[in-house]
Amino acid sequence: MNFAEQLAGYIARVEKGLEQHLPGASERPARLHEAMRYAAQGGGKRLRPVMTLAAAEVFGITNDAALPAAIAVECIHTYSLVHDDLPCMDNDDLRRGRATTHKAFDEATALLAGDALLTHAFFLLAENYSGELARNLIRELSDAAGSRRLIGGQMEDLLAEKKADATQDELDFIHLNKTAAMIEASLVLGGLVGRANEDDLGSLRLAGRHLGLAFQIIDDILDATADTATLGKTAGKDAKADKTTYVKLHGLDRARQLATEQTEKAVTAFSNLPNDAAFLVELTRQLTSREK
Ligand code: GRG
Repeated sequence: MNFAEQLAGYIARVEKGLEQHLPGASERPARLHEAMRYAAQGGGKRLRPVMTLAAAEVFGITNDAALPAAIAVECIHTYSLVHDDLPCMDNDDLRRGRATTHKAFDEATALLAGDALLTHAFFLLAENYSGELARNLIRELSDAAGSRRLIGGQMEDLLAEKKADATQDELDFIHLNKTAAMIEASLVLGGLVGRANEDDLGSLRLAGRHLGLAFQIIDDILDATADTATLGKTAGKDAKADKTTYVKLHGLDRARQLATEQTEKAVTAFSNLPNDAAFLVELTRQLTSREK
């Protein structure tokens, strides 16, 4: 199987997992469950859950044992997008190539759907794993999604927007927490299901940190260079808001160089794993040249 076939296989498992593990659209209250499914099942690259499945596979998990963990990660990622798009935050009306959840439903429903996706992630972990593994998965994901990381990164991002210029240090905090935390957790959750040892979990975490930084720099570059139709979300927002990004601080060429440096550091961390992580290495490289 080549890389594209492997990726398609992982994505198909994630789509099936979402269908299976989200509350049914007709379950009461149907409007809430429809909104959760609208947000979660309407496209998206599925990068994070694919990484969970692939990291588990590095440690010999070829069945669907890591699938509930992968879906939990995607639930949290989706909730963060739904809330980020709300009028009180980014106020966006396009996400994943279609109307944002608050546009397709209404603000209150989108807020609740986000809350419910966040909560459902931890239900999935508690329901599908037990003992020490369940505890470790819940600890890892709640830390990544919490006030010190994802939510903290979002808070600093909102604060930075209000200032004329953010510093490199502030930008790094935002990227490491808003973007890299969930990518690290995606990989570590897969490793935990595969019973990886501490050293190997450390390598996955480090790879996720560098991959997350590369991913966010590329995201900044795409915002400046790609169009809305290709991205499936509004392009050019950073420049319009005069937001401090890698592109604003360093220019396009240097930003590209920095993304490549972070990519190579992620590849090095993956190569420290004892088993073949060729798929994760190729995924990391492809993300550097992604178009959306
Ligand atoms: C509201 C707590 C809270 C957090 C919001 C995710 C997020 C934090 C904000 C969205 C804006 C943004 C640029 C975040 C950085 C991470 C990022 C690039 C998210 C988009 O991830 P993709 O490109 O999205 O993997 P898809 O739609 O493909 O899943």
